[in-house]
Amino acid sequence: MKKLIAAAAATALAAGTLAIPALAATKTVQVKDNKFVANKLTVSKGTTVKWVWKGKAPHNVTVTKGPAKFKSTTQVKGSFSKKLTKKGTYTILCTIHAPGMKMTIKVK
Ligand SMILES: [Cu+2]
Repeated sequence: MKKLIAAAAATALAAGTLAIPALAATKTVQVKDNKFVANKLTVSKGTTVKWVWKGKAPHNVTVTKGPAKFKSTTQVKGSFSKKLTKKGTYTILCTIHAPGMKMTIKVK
């Protein structure tokens, strides 16, 4: 019986019919002095965006407009991650270097 199930699974895999849950996607954004790289992203709902601090100056990640509001602390290193579960367009600033240090994320 076990063999049969394994064979069926192998066949389904080969045929591409076995539904395998997609691994949760993560997108990384670099927080530099004084810009986000990339500063425009389009991601699927459920994607986790991870901001990684790369510069020398303090920065933060603050949603000023969008379907959900969140904010990181102001920091000089480390990272901040957020899973985006609501569709729409997020406008994100570093409030210290606004309005120049800005990015947008479109969640579809
Ligand atoms: Cu900044």
